[in-house]
Amino acid sequence: MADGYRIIGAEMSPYSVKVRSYFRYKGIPHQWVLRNAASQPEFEKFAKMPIIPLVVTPDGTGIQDSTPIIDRIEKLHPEASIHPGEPVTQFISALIEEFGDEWGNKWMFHYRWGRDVDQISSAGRIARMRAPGASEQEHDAFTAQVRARMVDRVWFVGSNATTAPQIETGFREMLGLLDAHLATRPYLFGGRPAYGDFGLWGQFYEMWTDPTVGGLIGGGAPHVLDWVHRMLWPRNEGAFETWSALAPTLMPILTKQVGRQFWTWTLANEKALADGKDEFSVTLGDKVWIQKPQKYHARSLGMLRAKYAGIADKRDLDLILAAAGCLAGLRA
Ligand SMILES: N[C@@H](CCC(=O)N[C@@H](CS)C(=O)NCC(=O)O)C(=O)O
Repeated sequence: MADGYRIIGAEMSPYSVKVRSYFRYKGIPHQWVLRNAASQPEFEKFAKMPIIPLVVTPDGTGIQDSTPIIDRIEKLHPEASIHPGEPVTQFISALIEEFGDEWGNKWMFHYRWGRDVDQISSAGRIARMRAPGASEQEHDAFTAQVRARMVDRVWFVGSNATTAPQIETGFREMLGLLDAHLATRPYLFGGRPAYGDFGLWGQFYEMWTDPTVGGLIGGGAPHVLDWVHRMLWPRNEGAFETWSALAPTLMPILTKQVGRQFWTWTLANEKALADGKDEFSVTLGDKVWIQKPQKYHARSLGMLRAKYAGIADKRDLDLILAAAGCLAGLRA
């Protein structure tokens, strides 16, 4: 086996760049391997699911799914920890990681495949990565194929005629809240990146590369823009902050975004799956959201519940989660 880890991924995959950012922060030797025809034999050998990133360990084991990848590597490389020290901030960081992976992906996917300009840009970049040596004609045909396939999939994350305006309004609100939070600190929880930064950032990084939403970030959220750049090569620049220092600008994110939208959606999605429904609707804020349930979400929700169960002293945490609308259903 080659020295170090190999990360088979793509620049356009939020979960791949999330894992790469983590490896860079930890200074763990690794190679970034593009997912294309050249890496196909290695991918087939080690992958159990057709998703990226795939991490191949130095002893020849394949690991997938960005959250368990980071959890596993963090056990082997615990310093500097990506988990803030207080029970409250530690769990809220895990909650934001999940929020980024699952809810942030709705913004990302929706904006990437919603408008012509973004579809053309994104499909073209994916086609070039997968087939770098293609002729112009082959490239155009492949781009058209990728575009058609991905546009046909936006429903999967819940983007449709009813939800599209809600996704965009929600994203713009989040951008403003995040910009205010990052105005006085380099990372979400203070002077160094936390678990939550990696999950949320993967989606923001992708959005920054896309024309429409990249313009919103670059044109209107200078602190988010700096964080998008900073997280490409994150560094330990200082200590984590306490909850009381973070709360003035982090609590609005928890309440308006994580609680009112993501957590309400999560519980409705879980119920729809349990009831065997083909479609569900749920009121988020003052708007009705409609979509087909997302199955894979159950797995990451289970991991988040295990993290909550692992927090020994939940007194302060429960008060904050209840105030933000994220406590119901965590104990299940
Ligand atoms: N929960 C997984 C999600 C991974 C995922 O959805 N990866 C996408 C790319 S970002 C993928 O490989 N999709 C299959 C495909 O595009 O064919 C994780 O966190 O790693």
